[in-house]
Amino acid sequence: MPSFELFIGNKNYSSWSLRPWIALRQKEIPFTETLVPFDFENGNPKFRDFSPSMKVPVLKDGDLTVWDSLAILEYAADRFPEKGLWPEEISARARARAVSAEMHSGFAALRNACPMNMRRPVEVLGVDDTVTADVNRILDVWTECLERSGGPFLFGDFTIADAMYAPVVSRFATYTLSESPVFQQYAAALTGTGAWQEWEKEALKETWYVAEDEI
Ligand SMILES: N[C@@H](CCC(=O)N[C@@H](CS)C(=O)NCC(=O)O)C(=O)O
Repeated sequence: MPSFELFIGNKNYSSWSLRPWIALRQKEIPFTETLVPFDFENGNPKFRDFSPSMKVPVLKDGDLTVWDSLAILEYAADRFPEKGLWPEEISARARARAVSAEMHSGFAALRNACPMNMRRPVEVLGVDDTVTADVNRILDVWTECLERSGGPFLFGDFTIADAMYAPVVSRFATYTLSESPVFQQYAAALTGTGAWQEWEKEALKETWYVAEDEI
């Protein structure tokens, strides 16, 4: 029986939940999933029962509670060193941490203007210069990583860096933010994984409606 219990929000909208979920699934780390939707105007009061930050994702491992998507991924890497959640080689590992941290702390313009919404029909969204700057920086990150590693994932094999950028791949597709071959190539690798397909299939079945994410 898995000892990991991962609390997530709505699969259609919860970009932060997708990060640890796709990494655990892709690396075949067993876990049970508890989905607690946030389709309430002021959040879901049930979050109080399991989340110190009142946000998802949260991981429970026995008595331990880990909140925040990147902290959960780091903990999984510590618990399962044999799974290659970070690249093996030290400088690749440092760069994978840098691009993951950059995603975790940056790209606010893109995040705010283009919420993850897998169910939304694909269409072109007009965006301002701040969003375009975020899109261009992300394309540069992908280009550099894929050129160095040779792909198909940012550091060759799937790592935490791919989990961190997965929600952005969804946003790029939904709002047609780029037609660059680098995006097409990277999106094909990520969306081709069984883990992505399983998440997306369940996301598309959901009926919760979160007004603030329906731009
Ligand atoms: N920095 C946190 C952010 C988590 C976060 O903002 N989660 C959103 C869902 S994607 C949430 O729980 N929203 C519910 C709320 O704020 O009421 C992480 O990386 O886990």
